[in-house]
Amino acid sequence: MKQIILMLLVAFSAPVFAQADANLGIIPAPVSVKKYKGNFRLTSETIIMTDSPNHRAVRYFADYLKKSGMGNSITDMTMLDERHRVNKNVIVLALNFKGDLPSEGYELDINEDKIVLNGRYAGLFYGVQSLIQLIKPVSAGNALIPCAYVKDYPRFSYRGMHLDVSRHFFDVDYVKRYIDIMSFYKLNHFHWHLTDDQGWRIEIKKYPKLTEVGSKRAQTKIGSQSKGDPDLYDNTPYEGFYTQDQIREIVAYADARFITVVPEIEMPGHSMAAVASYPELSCDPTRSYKVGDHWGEFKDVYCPSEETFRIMGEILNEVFELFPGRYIHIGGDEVPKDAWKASEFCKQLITDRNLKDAEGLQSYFISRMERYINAQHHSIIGWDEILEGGLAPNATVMSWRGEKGGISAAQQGHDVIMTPGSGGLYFDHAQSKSTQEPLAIGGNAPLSKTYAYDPVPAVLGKDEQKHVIGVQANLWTEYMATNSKADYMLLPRMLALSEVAWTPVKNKDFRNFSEQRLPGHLARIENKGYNFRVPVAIGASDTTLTGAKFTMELAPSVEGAKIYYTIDGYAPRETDLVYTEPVKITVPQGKEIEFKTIVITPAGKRSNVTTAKLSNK
Ligand code: TNX
Repeated sequence: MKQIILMLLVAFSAPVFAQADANLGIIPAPVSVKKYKGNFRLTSETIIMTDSPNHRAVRYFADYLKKSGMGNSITDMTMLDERHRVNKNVIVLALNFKGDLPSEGYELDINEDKIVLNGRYAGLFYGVQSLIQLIKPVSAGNALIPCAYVKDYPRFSYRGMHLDVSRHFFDVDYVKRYIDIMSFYKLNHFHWHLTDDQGWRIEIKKYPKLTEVGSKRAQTKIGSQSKGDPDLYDNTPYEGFYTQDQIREIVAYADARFITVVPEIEMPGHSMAAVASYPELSCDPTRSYKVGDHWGEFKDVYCPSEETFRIMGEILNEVFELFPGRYIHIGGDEVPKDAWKASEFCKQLITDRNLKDAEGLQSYFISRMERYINAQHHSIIGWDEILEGGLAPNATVMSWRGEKGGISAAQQGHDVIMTPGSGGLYFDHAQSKSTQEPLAIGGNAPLSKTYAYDPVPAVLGKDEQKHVIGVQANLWTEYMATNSKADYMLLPRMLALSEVAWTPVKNKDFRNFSEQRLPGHLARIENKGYNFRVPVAIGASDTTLTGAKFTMELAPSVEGAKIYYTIDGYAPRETDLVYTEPVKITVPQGKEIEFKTIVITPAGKRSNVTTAKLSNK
């Protein structure tokens, strides 16, 4: 009996859901939080005072209040002398304050009468995000904010989220929503994967065929390419691209939220869409090429010719105009060398440039482009393949094939952004091993794995570690044809990423994150109209337990959601028993009972079904 109790404790130890949360529900968990007694009451009468009425954080907060139906007045406190400043029912947002804060840091002092938020530039915006997360609506135009002192700043300066819009296209509204949710969780770099084999998605005025031809494919592969599904195509043309005006609109939208957009223009591989548009970019312009309609690597890549460098330079000139940020991502990954090996021009070039072989052409290509980009006052980021053959000192490496590339780049003094698939940062991987998951590219990257990732490899020395400037997760969309599928793969893993990118390691705690804070955030995300993967009930899992008497204790993974369960072997649904209190089950000697659960949210989103086999055999 003792053994059974112990086992139950391990398998179903009481959810910490209801216990007091030291992080006050904030995601990503702050550097430090002190709780006080009482609450600040926020109403439409609350006065917002600020020394920077035009700062993006202030405008964001004012807009938020307006959307919440409050429309509070904003007072420029630099125009008031001391006597006229109010000290009751006031929120102060200040950029000029006494004391010091780390870059992007903020401090939030919430008392019953007054809230003071001091922020170091972008820090003011992040303080506003935390403040908004703390607001608990009571009734229309009336909310409470718990009294506390929060001091906070990020662990990394590059906190990135990527979106592949080539394999599937996502429209302007979707991209804005994506940026919204990133900013709410204090991510600050949006890596926009704009070109690939299956579609060129950015208007280039000088090269109109890039979108006239390159943004369209005749059809798309159905089902998984790698799991032995039948080789079928949907026979449906697919297209989409962003005009330069739309791109400017998105860049400005991101900027208002302290997000830098990093455009990726892939080269020399993953370039079928461009080669189909302008065959002169290839090593054999006499052939005709088509925009990719399936996935993986394509052998026709850009030729390392002067013609290519001239065209790419002219394309990039338009890209520089659109994206004021420092970084231009030039891809560089997965470049098959077949076309180069077959080309007389390339053979000659290898001799002329004293290169070892066709592999050397990869670094030749990247260095040529890098020199051009540097001369235009931008820096390159590339996937870790750009390390091959040596790099100029200001290239930043995105380590995706594990951490190896990142480690060696940091050791050579390059900046590094960690984004290894093996670290749970490939959000095109499935979120569990269950067969109930939708089609994914492969792999398994459950929330807990993403959460546990630490971007700073222990093998790096102190000075080398400083080159790890941040972390990013990638959303490759081969298998995401809809907004709701992309949302499903993104959320809630992006919230775990935000904590990897922001929170000091010593403050990370998966149970506190997933059981105490996440359920409230998922309810908020549902109310905002996003889709997400509903985690299984807290305390539920696919497992086998042995014994005679069981107490199943659960909590919903989404605040306000219901847990339904069955003990009859059927998959639970709305018609089944609703979980309201711990369920006691007695299994007769020699028998087994299946306890199955599902979480269904107020909007009807459903978790996977879990099965616990309760065996008394
Ligand atoms: C590898 S990650 C790629 C992408 C694919 C992805 C699928 C990288 C630099 N290249 O082209 O979409 O795998 O997981």
